Amino acid sequence: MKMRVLEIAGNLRAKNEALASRLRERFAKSGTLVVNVLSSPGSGKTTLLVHTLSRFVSRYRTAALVGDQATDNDAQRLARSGAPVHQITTAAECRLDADMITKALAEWPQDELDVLFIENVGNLICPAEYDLGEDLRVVLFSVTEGEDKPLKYPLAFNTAHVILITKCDIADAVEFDRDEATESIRSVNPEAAVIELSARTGDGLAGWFALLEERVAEKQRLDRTEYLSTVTQ
Ligand SMILES: Nc1nc2c(ncn2[C@@H]2O[C@H](COP(=O)(O)OP(=O)(O)OP(=O)(O)O)[C@@H](O)[C@H]2O)c(=O)[nH]1
Ligand SMILES: [Mg+2]
Repeated sequence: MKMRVLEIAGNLRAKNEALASRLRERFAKSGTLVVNVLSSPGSGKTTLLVHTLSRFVSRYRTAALVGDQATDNDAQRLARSGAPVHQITTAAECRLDADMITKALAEWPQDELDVLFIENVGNLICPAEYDLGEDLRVVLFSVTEGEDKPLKYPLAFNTAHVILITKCDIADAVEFDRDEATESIRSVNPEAAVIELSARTGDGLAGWFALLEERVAEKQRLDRTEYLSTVTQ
């Protein structure tokens, strides 16, 4: 029985990997930077994305997908930025997967986006196992969660390209230990970019926006180079 469960889990992962690589090819062709945002519930994903979408929508062709088990509260909040937003209701599932993204894009076609943000379901375990064809996996870690969270949820943190320490405006009030948190992060992921920010005061947002803008430009340059190399062969 246990072997059978492991086999099914293995098949699901293989199917997800195949769909994720198809998504990655599709996003490479369209030059779309895809950003998968993960965290435990309430770390500030939607709040940060509202600020990010509001800035990006006037500069880039920007859209967002948002996964939630129930309610479209976050989709409504994100849509106030003016960006196109599409909700994926995951019901019993505790994460988004590549099949859900593929289906969502089929029923909600978006032309040639520069950036697609994906807010994953609030959970640090299940979403970490599913590649969505993203370029950037961003994990939020708020100052209220406890400095050891990267050690307790190593997969989410060691697969992250960017780790955002959020709600820094209340760091002192909750006696957040920055050194201990940094040590926890670095022991599971020595390489990720780490940015401290507060969506409430705006501190640190400039660094987050700059990182994203650099990655958008890089993705578009890479695609152009790839495209030119195929047409000149
Ligand atoms: N003090 C402070 N509170 C914040 C900040 N960012 C978000 N919050 C608050 O944290 C709570 C949760 O924020 P959300 O943005 O809904 O968090 P989320 O990660 O999208 O939550 P789920 O989608 O439910 O997982 C809200 O009450 C926000 O106002 C911040 O920078 N500072
Ligand atoms: Mg949210």
